[in-house]
Amino acid sequence: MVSRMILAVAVFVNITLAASSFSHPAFFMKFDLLDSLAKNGIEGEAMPSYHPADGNEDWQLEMSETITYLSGWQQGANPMTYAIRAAYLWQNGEQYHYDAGEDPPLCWAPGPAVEEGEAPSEGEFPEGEGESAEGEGELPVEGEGPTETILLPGDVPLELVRIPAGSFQMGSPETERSRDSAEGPVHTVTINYDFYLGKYEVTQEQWLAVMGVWPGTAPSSADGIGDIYPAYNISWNDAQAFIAALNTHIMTTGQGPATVRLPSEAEWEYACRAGTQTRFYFGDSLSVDDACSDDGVRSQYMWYCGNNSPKGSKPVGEKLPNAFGLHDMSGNVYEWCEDDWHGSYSGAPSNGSAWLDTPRGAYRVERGGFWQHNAQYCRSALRFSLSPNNRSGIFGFRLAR
Ligand SMILES: [Ca+2]
Ligand SMILES: [Ca+2]
Repeated sequence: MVSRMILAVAVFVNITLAASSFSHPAFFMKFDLLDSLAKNGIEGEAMPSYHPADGNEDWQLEMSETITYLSGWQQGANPMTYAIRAAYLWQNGEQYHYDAGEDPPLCWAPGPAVEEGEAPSEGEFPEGEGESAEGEGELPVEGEGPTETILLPGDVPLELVRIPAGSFQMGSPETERSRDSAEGPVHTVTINYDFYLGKYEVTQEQWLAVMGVWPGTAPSSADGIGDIYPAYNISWNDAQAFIAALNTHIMTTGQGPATVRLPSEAEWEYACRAGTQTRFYFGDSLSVDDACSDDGVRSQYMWYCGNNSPKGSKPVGEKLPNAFGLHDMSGNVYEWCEDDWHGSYSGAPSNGSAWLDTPRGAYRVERGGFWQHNAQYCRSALRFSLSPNNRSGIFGFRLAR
């Protein structure tokens, strides 16, 4: 993976080259990036709290947001001063904050997102819900959060649920029945931004709407086939191709920032647990064995070996959701995460970001178990590693944004 610094230099060189084509004399001077940053405001215009490139308003500029915004600038749609600031913020850290007190206005500076007295008003949060990190450590409110729907080609909807910021204990304690050593050590992860996660696994209809064809073996009746069945035989690389195609579609149809991606492993487990620290999001389920037995609760929440007849994946959303309103996080098909595989959480990031090696590792992470697995492999903490090229009838994915 190209490092942030190399890309930032490339972005800056690109800005410099493109700027030299402007007719205004000021653009002919050799750019001093830091000097130009001091004047990133536009005279006479009120500054928005969030940088305009920060489409999901999470106080971070992801690479995709930055690149999208810079592309817009090169096409004349976005102000150059803002574009430079976007590149600078992205290069200089994962968070920025708004500082209205500077003169000349240095409105977006690298650093923690919300400082005392600088917090944006509640109405500036997406959809006006105003849920922020202040509820950290608390159980989420029961029931479904706000959703957003992306219209895929052919107006096929893809629904995402907003996951509120918060903290949780990632992994499983050594005392958890059936746990695996790769699920430790348990560590605190604080996700200080809201994000969206697919309400369901990406379906076969959704895959075909975006990609038109199957990357390898098409779904069959042997493993479940139909519009609302999950897409499978999907490698991690295939999922990335889908994401790139969908982001292009999002851009060309004006459906907000092109920030669809795979969830990080931490985001996935946080969303799966939905405020629980039990073995499953529906409880510990300890009254029966961890193979295919059913205590009457498991089968209401997940497709696993206890209810997989007839064999194969099942239509998404038929089982009860967790407290965030997400279906099939446990069971049905395994779900790819962005992260490289690490056999232990020692050294894992604690801010919800994906754990990536440079260069990228040989294996990625899959989560949640699948329709023929024993119950123990559908636990919230269970992790699985797989080559990013591997296509199999048990591997699908779910989108984050
Ligand atoms: Ca962002
Ligand atoms: Ca699943």
